[in-house]
Formats: sequence, structure tokens, C-alpha cells
Amino acid sequence: MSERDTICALASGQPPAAICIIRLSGDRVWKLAGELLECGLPEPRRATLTKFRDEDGNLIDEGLALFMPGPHSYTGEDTLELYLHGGPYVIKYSLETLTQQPGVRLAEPGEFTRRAFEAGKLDLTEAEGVADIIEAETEAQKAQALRQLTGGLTEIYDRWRAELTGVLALIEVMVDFPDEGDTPDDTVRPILEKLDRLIAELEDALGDRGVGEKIRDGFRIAIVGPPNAGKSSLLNRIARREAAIVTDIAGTTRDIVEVRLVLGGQVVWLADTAGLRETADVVEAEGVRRAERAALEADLRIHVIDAADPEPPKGPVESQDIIVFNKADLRSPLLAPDGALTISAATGEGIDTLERWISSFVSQRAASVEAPVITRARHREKLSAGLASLVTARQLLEEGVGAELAAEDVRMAIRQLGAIVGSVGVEDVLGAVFSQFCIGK
Ligand SMILES: Nc1nc2c(ncn2[C@@H]2O[C@H](COP(=O)(O)OP(=O)(O)O)[C@@H](O)[C@H]2O)c(=O)[nH]1
Ligand SMILES: [Mg+2]
Repeated sequence: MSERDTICALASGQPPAAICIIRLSGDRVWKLAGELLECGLPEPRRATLTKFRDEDGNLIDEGLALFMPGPHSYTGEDTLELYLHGGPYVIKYSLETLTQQPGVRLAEPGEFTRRAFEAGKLDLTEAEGVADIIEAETEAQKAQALRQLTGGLTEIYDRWRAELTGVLALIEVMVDFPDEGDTPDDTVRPILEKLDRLIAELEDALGDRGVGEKIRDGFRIAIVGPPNAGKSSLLNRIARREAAIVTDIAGTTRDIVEVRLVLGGQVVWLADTAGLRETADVVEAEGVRRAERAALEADLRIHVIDAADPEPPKGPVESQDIIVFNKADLRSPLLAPDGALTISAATGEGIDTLERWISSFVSQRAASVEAPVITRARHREKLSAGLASLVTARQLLEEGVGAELAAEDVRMAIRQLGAIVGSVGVEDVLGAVFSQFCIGK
């Protein structure tokens, strides 16, 4: 194995904590253990109680050491984990001692997992699953990450790539032996059928309304309506803090104010927006433009109507949207239309029900796709490109204009899918993928 830096990092959370884990990976692990651990190199895979000293023999701490020799380790290299007392000074002293040794440095974000990827221990979607499970805050995020890190997506992409390789072989036979007795139809039809099936599968994966990405990144909900209807008050009420400025001056909210919540078991970004109205103020006008875009891009809109001064919602209202009549405390009883909700952001009336409606929307939307194939924009981009190549290949074959060109498009599609799992064209994405990790993973 080539000589490269041995890396070390704190793998556990922010100190102080009962215990911290300092992780090392690389060729120098055995040497470091020999010099700094009283027990020397611990027996593989056996937690060993030992004293940990600096190079001058000063005691740093006492704890457990766990040695996992490569290649059967996370990174594929020799790795050592030290379980020490999780105090800030123990951690600082330990890392300083380790990084003073020749050939040892602090790991970059995601570098342990990057080494695992480079050693072929996991593919890129599995590595992303590792990053996601560390970030997961909800059961849905955790389940999705776990599925991905245990190869759930790898399996799908491997199958697609294998089938496409089969299709490519058939097309190449056509290129090499044109019209060998058979009518072109006999040769082309089975290829077209296979392509049709794959195209349908890719379309199906892409037609998921972004559920996988939303489970991971959060669903978007926009509070919209005219100025002074109580949008900012409603956001603050649901967020249970004064996130947005509330005044009785119309046009107070100019930029989007977003709060992150967990509702219905899903991460939700609730956005307060500028009141929709004609305005000569350039800043407010920009706010209105942003409000309109946020409303358009949201998965769900809450249209706030001022019960004391009702006017119909501006902009499109979709079937899933929620209409609320606010300020019920001022004017009650209300003649709210069917399906609308009466609330008061001031007193809290009706807010429970509103939260239940939002929860039920996001949980149903999240459950609408059983096992999303796409969990990141990166996947969507490559998969769309792959699909486009397949559609072109199909067209070329059907029109009988060029099996060679069709073969090139199928090759292109295989490369696009390969880039998702990281088997080809990875150089440009690796940095982006691994830099999102935390240090120590
Ligand atoms: N009485 C009453 N006043 C409210 C209610 N919600 C908001 N307001 C008041 O209406 C004004 C505008 O509220 P704000 O949240 O800034 O509205 P926005 O412009 O839609 O964001 C403020 O004076 C609020 O105190 C409510 O439910 N009842
Ligand atoms: Mg406001």
C-alpha cells in the first residue's frame, strides 16, 4: 500500500461528554500504538484498557483502545479508536500529540468515508447514506438513510446498468452484423421493448414529486396573503417564538423568514412572506416577487385571510392548500367557507387543528412514494440526463437511422447512472459529496 498520511480526528460530539472517541486510520497506526499506548498495539478487535502518553512519557489519559487491522476495517486501512474521557483538554492534548508525529495529520471532513469509498468498501450512494444518517433528525430521514447506506440504491442502479449493458450488446450485434437474414424489425423490436421498460422505470423514479429529497431536506410550506392579515403572527405562533417582526404597518415583512420545524414526523420549512399587494416601494416589491416565488415552489400554501377584512386569495390555490380565516377573536362567529379553518394567531385558537392539517399533509405526501430512488438533486440531474439519452437511443433505433448512434446514447446513459454510484466520472463530484460530511466520519 502506498505511503499516505495517517489521519486522526475526534469522531464523537462536542465536549464535554462522558467519553470521546479519537479515530485514526492509516499505515502509521501500529507505530503510534507502539510508541504512545502502554499496551502497545492492542489485540485486533478487542477493547484494551491502557494508558495513553505523549512522546515524552507524560500521561494524557487512560481509556480503551480498539485496533481494527486493514483491510477489514471501515476505511480498509489499519484503524485505531481511542475511547477517552470526553473533556475539551483531553481531546486537544490527544489530537496535538498525534498530529505532532510524522506522517499524521487531522482528517478533512468525510475523509474516513472517502478512504472507505476509495477502498471499494462502499459506493457513492452508500457514502451519502452515511452522511445522511448522521444528520437524520426524523424516523423517515433515518430510515431513508439506512436504506441507502445498506445498498438499497446501489442495487437499483446496478440492475439498471446491467440491463443497459445487455441492451448495448444487442445493439452492437446489429452494428457488427447488419441484416443477417432477419428482417430489421425482428432484431429491433426486442431491443425497443427492453428500452421501453427501462424508460418507464426511470420515468417512474423521476416522477416522485421530489419526495426522497424532501424527506431529506424538508417540505416547504409558505404562508401567503395580503398585508396585515396576520401571516407573521401565525408563523411566530407555530414556531413558538418571535421569528418574524409583527406590526400593524402594512408592508412590514419584506424578505422571506423561514423556520424549521418537525411536523407529522417530517422536517418542514415554514416560510413567512411579504403581503401580496401592488407597491411603489422597490424593496417591498422585491419582497412580493420573492413571496410569489416561494408560494409557487412550496409543497403547500397556507392562505391567510383577515376575517375582519376578508378578500379572496390572490395567486393560485391548489387542492392541498389550506385557507385560514385569521383574527377570529375580532370577528366571530365567522362565515368561513367549507374546508377553511378559523383561527386566531393572537389567542392561539384553531392553531392545534392547523398543525394537525399540516402534519397530515406532509405525512401523507412523504408516504405517497414507498421507497424513493432519488434522495438528492445530484441523483435527479444524472438520472434525467440518463433518461434523455435513452429516449434518444430509442428514437434512433425506431427510425432505423443509426444503430451506432443509438449505441453511443446507451453508453452515455450507462455513464450517467455510473456517476450516481460513483463508478465513473467521479472526480468532479467527490469533493462536493465528502465536504458535506462532518470531520471524523
Ligand atoms: N386581534 C388580532 N390581531 C391580529 C391577529 N393576528 C395578527 N394580528 C394583528 O394584525 C397586525 C398585522 O399582523 P402581522 O402578523 O404583522 O400581519 P402580516 O402583515 O400578514 O404579517 C398586527 O397588529 C397583529 O398584532 C389575530 O389573530 N387577532
Ligand atoms: Mg408580515
